[in-house]
Amino acid sequence: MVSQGAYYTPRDPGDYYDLSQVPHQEKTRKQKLMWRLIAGGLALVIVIVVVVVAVVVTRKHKTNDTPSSQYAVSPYANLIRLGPEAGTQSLESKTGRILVVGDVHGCVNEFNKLVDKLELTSQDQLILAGDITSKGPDSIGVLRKAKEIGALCVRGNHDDKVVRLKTFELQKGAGAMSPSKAVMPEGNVGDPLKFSNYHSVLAKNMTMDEYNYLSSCPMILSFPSLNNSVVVHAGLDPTIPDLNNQVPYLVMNMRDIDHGLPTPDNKIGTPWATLWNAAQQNQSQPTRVFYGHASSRGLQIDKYTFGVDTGCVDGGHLTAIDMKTLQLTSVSCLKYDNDDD
Ligand SMILES: [Mn+2]
Repeated sequence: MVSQGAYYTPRDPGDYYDLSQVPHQEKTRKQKLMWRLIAGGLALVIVIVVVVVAVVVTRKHKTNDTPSSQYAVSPYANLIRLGPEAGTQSLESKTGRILVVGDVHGCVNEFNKLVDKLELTSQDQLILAGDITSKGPDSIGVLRKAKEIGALCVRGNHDDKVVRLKTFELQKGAGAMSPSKAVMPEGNVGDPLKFSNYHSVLAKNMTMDEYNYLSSCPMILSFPSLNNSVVVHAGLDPTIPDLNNQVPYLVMNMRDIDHGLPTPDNKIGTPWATLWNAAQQNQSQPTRVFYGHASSRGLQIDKYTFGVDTGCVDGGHLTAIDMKTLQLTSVSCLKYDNDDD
């Protein structure tokens, strides 16, 4: 390609280029330069506008993104959202205590000790606040005992992993759980699981009876006639009034609420219970929430929220609270936790 300079170089004398046109050509060059600068400037402005619009739209999209679309429910979760299911013996027929127990995490000796200390009668009802399994020495033993005494339960984040792995195994076969480093195909779940995850050992060791019991623990147990009380594992989003619309992953995992969105993280926002209590002040029928999951915060008794995970598996205590009288009963625990997630 001939450079533009070639038009005016003295090495081209006498050819058909008219030298009288040179000033005109010079003017054209300046104009071309000017137009290029204008075009370049316009292009730059367009790029900036496009980038700004893209950022704004993305942010708006993020704000509008509901937590439920961020935290899909696994096709293997086999999850009941709200209980007790029809057919479960009504709590109203129980004249004794309704007791909520914090995270047992496989600590079967301590669970037995607590059950003995409570001296349960047929008029009492025990409710496990989730994370019955995992971390501790004998999750299967706890499941058997819980079933034996007719304990109701809600699903914890660890129980959920065990159930999902077991459902996958039941549907696809143990041979399909490979390669071990592969992530179980569950879609956009909040806590993807590798087949090698330690919960799969527990899943494989469960009988159908134990699986059926664990998977029957709903996300939320609701007792409107009992001071409008509910039991969940981790917490509830105070901005979602319909319990059916609460996001399962968050109900099983939340700790803080940060800029209006629940998160499993600690210390990045406000504890969900603080906001829940504040929100109940304006309600004609406040909802009381009994929960576990928050051993790092210890016993958390507030006006409308009652956190009873007192860190048994970490060598703390296993605690039961009477939903009617709020009386506490606890036993001390050995330290078992191996710091697995
Ligand atoms: Mn938990």
